[in-house]
Amino acid sequence: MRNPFEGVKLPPDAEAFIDSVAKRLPRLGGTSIKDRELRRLALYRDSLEVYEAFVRSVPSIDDLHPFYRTSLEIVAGDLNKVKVCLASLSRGVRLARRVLKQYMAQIRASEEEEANKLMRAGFGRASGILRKRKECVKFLRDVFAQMKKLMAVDPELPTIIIAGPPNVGKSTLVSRISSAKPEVASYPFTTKEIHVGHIDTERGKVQVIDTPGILDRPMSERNPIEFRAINAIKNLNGIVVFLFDASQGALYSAREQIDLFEEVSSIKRTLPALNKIDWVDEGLREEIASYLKGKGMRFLEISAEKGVGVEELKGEALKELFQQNVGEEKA
Ligand SMILES: Nc1nc2c(ncn2[C@@H]2O[C@H](COP(=O)(O)OP(=O)(O)OP(=O)(O)O)[C@@H](O)[C@H]2O)c(=O)[nH]1
Ligand SMILES: [Mg+2]
Repeated sequence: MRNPFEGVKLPPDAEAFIDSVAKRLPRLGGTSIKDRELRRLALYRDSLEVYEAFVRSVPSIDDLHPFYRTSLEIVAGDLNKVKVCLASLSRGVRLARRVLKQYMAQIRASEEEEANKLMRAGFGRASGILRKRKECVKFLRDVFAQMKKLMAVDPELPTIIIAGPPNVGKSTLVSRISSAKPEVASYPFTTKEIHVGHIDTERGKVQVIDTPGILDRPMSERNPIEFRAINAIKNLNGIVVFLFDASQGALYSAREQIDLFEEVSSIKRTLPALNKIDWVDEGLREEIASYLKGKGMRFLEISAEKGVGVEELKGEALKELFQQNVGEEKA
């Protein structure tokens, strides 16, 4: 599946649109003054098509898969504002068309010497209608420009979602086990968007998702970057591999990491793994390991960077994923 926003035709800013129409008017001639002024307003009317094409190219928000609908909500901040602005722009364009038609009728019925004045009045009224919506146009343009750039995620494919706190080595792991090559760096929130890679298996294609780090804090305090990860965990079809940082460089305590793990594993089936085992902090390792053992959970110790335990983790994750998918098919 492709990103459903890929085909959106971005609308020009209202002011830029009006300017570009205005610049084209002097070049238009005609057999008479009336004919020329009519052709000018007709040019304006026909140019409105860019906005109609934009509105038509936007997929129906209510029909979007929850993953993409939530992605749009995260980028826009408010889905309702998107709907209101789309409706307002559609209405504005219809209104502008009607106004232009009225002025064209007046020009047809007028004297030659009135025609230019009427054309300018029509141009001004139509432009006023668009200008009133310029904030909406700008908002929609910004939102959909961002949506178009998102990597294509297929919400139906069996998916391994790599999640955990910031800087624990998620992107390092994703680049080791899949075709994705996300940026890796030694600071938190390096990953700000969802990145997608794939693994080809005998049982078909598996999607691997690299997510931004999530902090252990209430949902209401989380930022849009963290929400992107939560959205993938909630709305994609598969399992989570949760990475703990058990190293001497860990930025978060065992408690914070465990609390986050509990939250994530309450949303989706989750396979835990302790990363950076090549640089282990024995205290952290012990605390996290005894928590997981206490829960009767299997976990692996890996070094994503050095490649230790990575193939085993990939194997376990695929096994878990296919078990789960078979389970779902039966259900
Ligand atoms: N010692 C050690 N360092 C690692 C390991 N895996 C990753 N790192 C380092 O940890 C830092 C963070 O790695 P990333 O893969 O960017 O971590 P991330 O979880 O994707 O980080 P965010 O996207 O910021 O949440 C980088 O400096 C990596 O080189 C590992 O197994 N051992
Ligand atoms: Mg990352």
